[in-house]
Amino acid sequence: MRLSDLKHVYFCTGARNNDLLEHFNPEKLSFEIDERVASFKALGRTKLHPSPIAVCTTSGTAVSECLSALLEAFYSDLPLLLITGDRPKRMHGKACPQTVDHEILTRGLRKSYLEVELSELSDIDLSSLIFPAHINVLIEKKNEIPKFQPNSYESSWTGFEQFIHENKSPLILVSHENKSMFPLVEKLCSTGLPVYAEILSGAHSLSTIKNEKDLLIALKRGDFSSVIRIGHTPLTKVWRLLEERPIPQFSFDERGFLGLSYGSVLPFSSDELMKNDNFWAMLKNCFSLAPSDTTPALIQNLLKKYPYSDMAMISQIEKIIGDDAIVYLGNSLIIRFYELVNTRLRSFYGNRGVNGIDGQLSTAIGLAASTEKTVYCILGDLTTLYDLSALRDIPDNLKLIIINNKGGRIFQTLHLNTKLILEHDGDFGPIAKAFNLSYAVDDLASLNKVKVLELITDPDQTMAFLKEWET
Ligand SMILES: Cc1ncc(C[n+]2csc(CCOP(=O)(O)OP(=O)(O)O)c2C)c(N)n1
Repeated sequence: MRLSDLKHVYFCTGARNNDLLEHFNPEKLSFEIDERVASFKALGRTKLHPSPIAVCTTSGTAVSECLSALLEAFYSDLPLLLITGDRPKRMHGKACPQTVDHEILTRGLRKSYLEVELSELSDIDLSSLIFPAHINVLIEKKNEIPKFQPNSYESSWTGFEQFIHENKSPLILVSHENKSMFPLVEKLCSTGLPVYAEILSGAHSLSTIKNEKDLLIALKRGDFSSVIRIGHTPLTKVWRLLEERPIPQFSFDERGFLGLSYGSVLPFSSDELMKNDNFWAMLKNCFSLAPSDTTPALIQNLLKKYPYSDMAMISQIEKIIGDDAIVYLGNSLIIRFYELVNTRLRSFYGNRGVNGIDGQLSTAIGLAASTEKTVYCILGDLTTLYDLSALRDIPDNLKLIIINNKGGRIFQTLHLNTKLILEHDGDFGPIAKAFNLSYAVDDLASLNKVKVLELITDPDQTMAFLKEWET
């Protein structure tokens, strides 16, 4: 029995598992948002006809969402098959974006485990497995294969000294920690070196490089000899690009992770770095021309030209939210677009440990329960659907803003199989009503009057904006 013989596959939408699609019989596939739901559906299907039924997921929390169904299958002796898309081995154990140990996750919950390269997948004979089973597929994307090996340095202060000595024009990339990195970013910017601080650092608008586009242009032009990263695993695609186009990287990450498949790291937090004279003395040996800021006018033009794009809606929200509010940003496009249009300094939060879209509303509710400030939680439509039952208890200081672009548009921007978008025409009005929540749609003036504000955007405008922005 081969994968294409499976009676049914619940395919949970994700980028890493996109390449697995072609291995299944298209007539036996259904597409799902929520891995917990998908895996229980698979379990249910095995009850009457005990033939293996699969659930296929992307990496990260998408896998852990299947554990309850797997546990049930284990003790009920049902033929559930979990197939997970993973990153290549060289990225494991380093907190590379959305990379976790899938094998450990299902230990004790499966009776067979296989780890295979994508090219080996079609040779697997499923009848050799004992169920429930887990097949983890290591998927190498073309744009992640390093073109060459950069110089490497010891993860020590001596290594850092040598790194600076050999790479005198670094980019300083500040991502995030569990608290604001403002003081560090302010001090870094005063050195005159090129600094890009991401939105969750709490100091994005201080960056000497104003946006990701300028950063990408400068990187591709070869302006930077190297990257000094400070904080947890970054969000920017520049970071992911460094897998394919490696340049030396030295990280200061309080968790002690490399965040890429190569480089050096010292386990220092931003507070510790602030006080470390050695660090600042070494930076004095660097020089760099901060790339000029070429794009604010372009952003303003595009925001006017595409008023129903996700970016234009987020930009309007950004202007309305009070300065002392907390903003919780959902994963995928929301956090990226907010960073693109952000002009303010404030407290931002998100779940960027492994970038799951699960539990986002619940996390924002918990955050709101621990503060008296107003928390504005901005989520995509699929992300909101994932966490619907959290709607039964929205605290008074939480405002949920749903950017409904009618599907998971991240997959459209990545030019993946269009089925992954899970395009729909629904709105959240009936859902808000069912949970007895005050609700408004497409009315920004209602933002502070209702608990749920839905903004329906035009995906064509968003894509046209992106196309012009990226050329
Ligand atoms: C638990 C989990 N499952 C799957 C994914 C893969 N994933 C990343 S973004 C995304 C779609 C998000 O859609 P939406 O919330 O509508 O945001 P948009 O892409 O439109 O910005 C999915 C399924 C994930 N990150 N986490």
